[in-house]
Amino acid sequence: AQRIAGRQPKKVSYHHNPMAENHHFGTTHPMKPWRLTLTNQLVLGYGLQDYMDCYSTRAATEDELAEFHSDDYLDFLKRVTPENADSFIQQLPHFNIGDDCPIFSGMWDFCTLYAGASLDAAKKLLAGQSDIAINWSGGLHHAKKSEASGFCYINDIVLAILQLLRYHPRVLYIDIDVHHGDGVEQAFFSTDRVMTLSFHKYDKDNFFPGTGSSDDIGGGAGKHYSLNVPLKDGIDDENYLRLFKSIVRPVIETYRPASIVLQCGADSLGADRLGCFNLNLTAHGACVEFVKAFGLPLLLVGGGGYTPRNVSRLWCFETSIATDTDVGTELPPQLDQSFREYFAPEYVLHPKLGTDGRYENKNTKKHLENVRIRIMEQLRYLGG
Ligand code: ZL4
Ligand code: CA
Ligand code: ZN
Repeated sequence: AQRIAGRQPKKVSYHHNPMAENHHFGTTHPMKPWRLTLTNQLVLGYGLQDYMDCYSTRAATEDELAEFHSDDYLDFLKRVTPENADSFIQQLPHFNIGDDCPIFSGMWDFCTLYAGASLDAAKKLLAGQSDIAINWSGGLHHAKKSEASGFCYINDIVLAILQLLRYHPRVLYIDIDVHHGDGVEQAFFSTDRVMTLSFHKYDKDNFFPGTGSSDDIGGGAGKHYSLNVPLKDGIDDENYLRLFKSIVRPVIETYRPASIVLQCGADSLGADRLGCFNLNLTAHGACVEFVKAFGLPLLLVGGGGYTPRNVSRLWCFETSIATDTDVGTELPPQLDQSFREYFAPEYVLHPKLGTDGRYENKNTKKHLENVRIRIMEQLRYLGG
């Protein structure tokens, strides 16, 4: 990789722990933590570590997790294993353990590691030691105070935002995962100190988690501080990016956050196993670039992404955007053959995604204009 000429590069920190990658939710479960191994191989293959501070992260402590999660839930998560799960049988439904969120071996270590990385990243931003801090293992936006949900057990985003709120009067959360960022929205539903903005596929009865309509706006002191952009199948690069920019700019200019947390879920890419949008890496990355250009302390976290080769392509590409480097369009020449195989058949960084016609674009101009207008209407209430 090479620095892009003529830019003032940002101080970037990369928070990573290979121990978080070797866990299995189950052989056929869509969440594959080894997508992070693949991401890191690309990052190292391009030499991006030379352009950022890389930190090996530590496990979050139970006290740190208790800033958001309830003690009985943490106690359960810490103690339950596949071997002793029978003795917790009555509690499993209570904590929403099941097919989406199974008990797997090393689950507690996995959870504390990805949460520790987001906490470390937030602290780097607060210390002014990073302008952009990256944790691709985080972004697990569905976890609730006392319950697992949608492959998420601990809500590392909420924990990181709570840290930022110690010094920052207002934090903006933006979520471009194909799913609604319900756990983060719910945690900050009644405060005006966090604005949450999620772009997602919305279909109340047929797409998880079924929340995030334009009417979902927050409550109490947080009324109008939850923003939602409900989309239909198949949105393409041009329409998504235009909508994203036309909403994010006025949101930042009106809300004036001290920092931004951007959840970069890769399941909004075309050809995702669970997603239904048609984005390419370039448009997804352009959202990151657009947010970065506001020059506020920025925490980048991962999230969904169920076609591992494309997840790793995306997050590596977004690491290059954060570091103002150009990685070109070819795979890194030094990439080990055993990893190169995953990138068949194109063996490039930017394959064309979402051209298989699996999802045609069901978002009319009218629909997109309506959701944008709903956001603008909400912004008019702020500070009033
Ligand atoms: C699976 O194959 O829509 C889980 C989940 C496990 C292995 C074997 C069990 C087979 C797809 C999904 C039965 C699975 C039935 N296995 C799962 C309403 C549902 C109830 C559970 O990107 N069944 C629930 C969650 C979503 C539902 C999406 C996105 C996370 C994020 C941030 C979470 N849950 C229907 C599904 C499989 C599985 C195959 C699956 N689950 C697809 N979509 C869901 O936003 C990280
Ligand atoms: Ca989202
Ligand atoms: Zn998702």
